[in-house]
Amino acid sequence: GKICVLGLGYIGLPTASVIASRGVDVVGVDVKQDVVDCINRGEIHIVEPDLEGVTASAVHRGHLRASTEPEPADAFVIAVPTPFHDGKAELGYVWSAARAIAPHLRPGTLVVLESTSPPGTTDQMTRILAESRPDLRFPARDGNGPVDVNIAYCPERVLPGRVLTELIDNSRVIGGISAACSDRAKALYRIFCRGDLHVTDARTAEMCKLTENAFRDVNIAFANELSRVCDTIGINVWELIRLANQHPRVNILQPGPGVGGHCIAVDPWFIVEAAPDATPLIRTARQVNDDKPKRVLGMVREALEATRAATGRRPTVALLGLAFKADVDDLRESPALAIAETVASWNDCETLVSEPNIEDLPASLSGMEGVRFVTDIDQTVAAADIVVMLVNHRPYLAIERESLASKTIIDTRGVWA
Ligand code: SAJ
Repeated sequence: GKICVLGLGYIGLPTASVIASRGVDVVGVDVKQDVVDCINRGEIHIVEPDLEGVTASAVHRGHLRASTEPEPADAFVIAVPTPFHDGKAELGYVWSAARAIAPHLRPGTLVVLESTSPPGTTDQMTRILAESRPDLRFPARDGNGPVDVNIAYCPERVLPGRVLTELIDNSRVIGGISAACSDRAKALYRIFCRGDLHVTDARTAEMCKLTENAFRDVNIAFANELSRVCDTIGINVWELIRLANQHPRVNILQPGPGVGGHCIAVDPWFIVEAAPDATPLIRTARQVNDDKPKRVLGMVREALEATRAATGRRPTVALLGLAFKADVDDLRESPALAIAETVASWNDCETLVSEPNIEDLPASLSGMEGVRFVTDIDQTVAAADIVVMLVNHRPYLAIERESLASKTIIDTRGVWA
């Protein structure tokens, strides 16, 4: 059969490439013409270890093709963004994808939604498809009569930076609108997934995805709160966590400059939106993590004043890393980027910005007075009065401790702790 994947981003592109690498014909659909052209040349538009090779070989062997329009297929996989704005999940991309595939549905088609979504989204998508295609029979949650189109929710679980391995080895949760839908979806994921495939209903599968990321957010908030406590009472939080984690049932995560990325900083809000009065802990964890960049900025501010007072000149600050976490190029919802933007806006220091995974400053920083993009890490550190470690990218781990001796260090990741 042929598979059509909608959305060629961080999830859709690896998924399309891996399915195509199994010899299945895949057409990947994206609204961006430049993304489509890039993939059709056998190149990729994102940074993800080993992905380029898999995509290139799938394209060159003729199994993967990209297009701006969906085409008839046996299965559709929807992996479009579901952003969160002003306290609400924005599902417009899901609805557009559903409307775009509706004309291509026929008896036997499978539709799987992978995008992170509030509970009930797959049910609503089913209603939209049913309205567009009154000639076809759609599944109902409690119905077991004959249907033409099978629909399921199957959230992705891959960790950016390890997508190819995790796509294949992670277990998955499959929530069909009906049991028959789950069976159909299971057969699709068996093409490339070696992990267990756990079947449930669509709403539980939707909530499961949100729960996994909220769990991580709450646990990072605990670590970030500990870092604040430790700053207040003068204890090394990194050593503290290392020691506490020696307990067989304690496993604390790491403090950082805040929580970024498109998932952990967003998904908990979907749960809060679904049950606002029932979620004080999840909401507070979000606030604790969102507060972290401000606290880092407070430390940078203090270091700038102290340096200026001691030297009488305009200080130079080196900001190491812009991405939302180590060894990725993704700047979306990145606390490091937000910190860099604020430091740049102060306009009272020389700001050297390093980010080994991108080619140049992002639009929000380029052209700003006193801000320079730098590529030589050792020279950057040597030139700085204040070194702010924002992202523990691999190249930074080689920085010699001695080269930092005379500097003010703000180490948000515990690299030098
Ligand atoms: N972070 C910390 N301290 C930690 C761990 C992470 O401050 O101990 C920060 C990171 O620096 C980053 C943010 O949290 O800014 C999120 O990073 P992450 O590595 O925890 O997660 P993501 O966003 O890359 O991927 C998560 C994963 N979810 C879980 O681990 C439960 C991944 O499996 C999901 O597929 C992905 O979200 C997603 O797409 O939902």
